Amino acid sequence: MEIQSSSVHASQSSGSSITFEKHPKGTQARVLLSSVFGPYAQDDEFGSRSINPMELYHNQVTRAQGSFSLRMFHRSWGIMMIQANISAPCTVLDFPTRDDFAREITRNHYDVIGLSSIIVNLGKVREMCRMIRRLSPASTIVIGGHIAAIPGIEAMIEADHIVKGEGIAWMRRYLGEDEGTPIRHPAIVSGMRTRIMGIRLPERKGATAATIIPSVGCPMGCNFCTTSAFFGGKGKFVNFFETGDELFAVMSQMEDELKVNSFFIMDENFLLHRERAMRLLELMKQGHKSWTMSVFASANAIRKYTMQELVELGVSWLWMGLESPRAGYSKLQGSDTRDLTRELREHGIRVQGSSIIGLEHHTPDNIVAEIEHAVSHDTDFHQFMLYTPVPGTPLYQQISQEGRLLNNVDYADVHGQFKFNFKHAAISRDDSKRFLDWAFWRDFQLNGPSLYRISRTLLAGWKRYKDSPDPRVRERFAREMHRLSGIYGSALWAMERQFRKVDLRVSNQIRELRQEFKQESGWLSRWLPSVLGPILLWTTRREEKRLARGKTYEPPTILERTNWVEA
Ligand code: B12
Ligand code: SF4
Repeated sequence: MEIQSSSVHASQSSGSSITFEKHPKGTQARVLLSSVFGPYAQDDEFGSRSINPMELYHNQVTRAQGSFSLRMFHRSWGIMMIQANISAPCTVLDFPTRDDFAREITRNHYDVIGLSSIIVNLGKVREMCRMIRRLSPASTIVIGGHIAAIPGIEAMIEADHIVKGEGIAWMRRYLGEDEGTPIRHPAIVSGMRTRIMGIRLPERKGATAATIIPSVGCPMGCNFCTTSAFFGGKGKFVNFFETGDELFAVMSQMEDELKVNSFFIMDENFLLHRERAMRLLELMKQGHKSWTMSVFASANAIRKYTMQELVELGVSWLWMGLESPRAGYSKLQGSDTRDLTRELREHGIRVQGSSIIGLEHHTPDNIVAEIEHAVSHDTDFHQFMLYTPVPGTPLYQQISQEGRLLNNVDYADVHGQFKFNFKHAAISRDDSKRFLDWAFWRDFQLNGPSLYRISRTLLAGWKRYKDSPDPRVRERFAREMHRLSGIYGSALWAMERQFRKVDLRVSNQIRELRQEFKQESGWLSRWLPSVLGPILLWTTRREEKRLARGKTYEPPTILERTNWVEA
C-alpha cells in the first residue's frame, strides 16, 4: 500500500489499485466520529431548515398529521457501525450542538476526526472543518456519508480525506486493520424519544425494535436513487451479512443483548435477497423465534413471496415504493400495487407507501389524479417526496447534461420536501411545493391519522391469525394485541372525539374500529380507554396548541466511547 502526502483526495472504499494513505499511528490513533451539529428544526445560516427536522416521520411521512404525527429520532447508524468495527480508541458524538462539538475536540486530543453527513448538511460540515482546523489543528479530517457524492466537494470544505461509499472497510484500512474481518454489529435501539398525541412514550428495555443493517446499497439502480448510486449503482451493493445463518446469529445476539423480539431491518431491498430471507425463516422456525420484522422492499421483490411466507417471517411493517404506474420502474413491473397493499394489510402487515411527486410525465393536469391514485392505496403511512436529481445519481447526471439543473439552489434545500432543484417540463418550482403539500394533506384528509390505520391493520392481522396453526405466528399477534390493544383503544377513543368537529366520516370510522377492538380485548384493555382516553384527548389538544405556537423537537446529544484510554 502506498503512503501519500496529506493532500485532499477522494478515496474509494474498494479497489486495491488506488493509492492509499494509512494513518501513522495505526490502531493507536484516537478517533472521533461525529454527526453534524444541531439544532436542526430551525432555519439558520448553516443549513438547518425548520421544514427538515432530524425526524423520519415528521419530516417526510406524517408531517401534515398535527398532534397525530409520529415523532421519533434515530441514531447515526453509519458511524455506530464504524465505531463497532475498529479497535482504535473511538468516540461517537451524535447530534452535538456546536458548543458540544467544540468542547469535545478541545478537551480531548483526536488524531482523526470523522464527520458523517448527507448532502443537505454541507454548510455544517464546512463549519465543523473550520472549527477543527482552529481548535484541533493536528487532527486529520475524514468526511464520509452521502455528502461525498457532491461534485467538487474537495474544494468546498477543508478536509483531508473524502470517503465515497462504504466506510467500515475504508476506516479499517486507514488504521491498518484487516478489512476482511467479519462485521461486528453494534446493539442499536431503532428509535428514541417517541412521541405521539402529545405524550412521550416510556422507554422500556426491549420495547423498541433493534436496528439490523444487513447491507448497504440496492442493485435495482432506479435512476433517482441515491443509496443505490452511492454504493455502486445498478447490480451492486455491499453485504455485511451474506447468509441467512449470519443474519440469524446477529439477530439472536441482539435478542439477548437488547431483550428484543422485534427488528427494524435497515436494508434498502431486504426481500430481494430471497435465498437469505428463506434461510433466515428456516432458522427462525427451528429456533422457535416469534420475531417481528420491519423491512423495506420493492413491489417486485414482495411478489416473490407468498403472504404466508411473509407472515411466517414476521414481516409486520413494510416500506415500499409505489411511484406511478406510468413511470416504468422495473421494481413495479407486473404489480397492481393497490391489490398488493390491500392484501398485505389484510394479513396484518402495516404498509408504508412511498410516492414521488413531479415525475417527468407529471403535469398540472394529471398530477391530481396521480396523487389520488397514490392516496387510494390507503396505506398505513405514506411518504411523499419530490422527484429530485441528487448528486451522484444517474438522474442528476442526465438532468445536468440536459442543462435543467437550477444552479442557485442551496444544497440545504435539496431534500425533496421543499421545491424542485431542476427545471421540470410542465410544473413550476413553486407549484412543486403546492402539489407536495397537497398530497400530504389529501392522504390525511381521506385516510385519517396513521395511528388509526396501524391499529386497523393490527386488528385485521389478529383476527386472521389468532388461531393460526403456527405457534410462532399466533404468539406474535397475541403479543402485539396484548401489549397494544388497550393503548390503541384509548388512542382511538381520543381520536374519535378529536375528529368529531373536523371530519365526522373519519370520526365514525374510528368509532367502529374502537368497538371492534373492544370486542377482541381482555377486560383490562376494554376498561383502559375510559381512563386513558380522556387523558390522551387532553394531551392531544395541548399538543395542537404547542405546535401552533411553533414547538419543535430535537434529538438528545449522545456520546459513546469504545477502547477508550485517557490520553
Ligand atoms: C436513518 C436515516 C435518516 C435519519 C437520520 C439519522 C441521523 N442520525 O442522521 C432521519 C430519519 C432523521 C433522516 C432524515 C433525513 N434524511 Co435520511 N436516511 C436515513 C436512512 C434510512 C438510513 C441511514 C443509515 O443508517 N444507513 C445505514 C448506514 C450503515 O449507511 P450510511 O449512513 O450510508 O453509512 C455508510 C457510508 O455512508 C459511510 N459513512 C457514513 N458516515 C461516515 C463517516 C465517515 C467518517 C466515513 C469514513 C464513512 C462514513 O460508511 C457507512 C458504513 O458503510 C438513509 C437511507 C439508507 N438506506 O442509508 C436515509 C438517507 C441517508 N437520508 C436522506 C435524506 C434526503 C434525508 C432527509 C433530508 C429527508 C428528507 N427531507 O426527506 C432528512 C435530513 C435530516 C437532517 N436535518 O439532516 C438521503 C440522503 C441523500 C443524500 N444523497 O444526501 C438517504 C440516503 C435516503 C434516500 N435514499 O434519499 N434520515
Ligand atoms: S428499488 Fe428502491 S432502494 Fe432499490 S434502487 Fe430503486 S428506489 Fe432505490
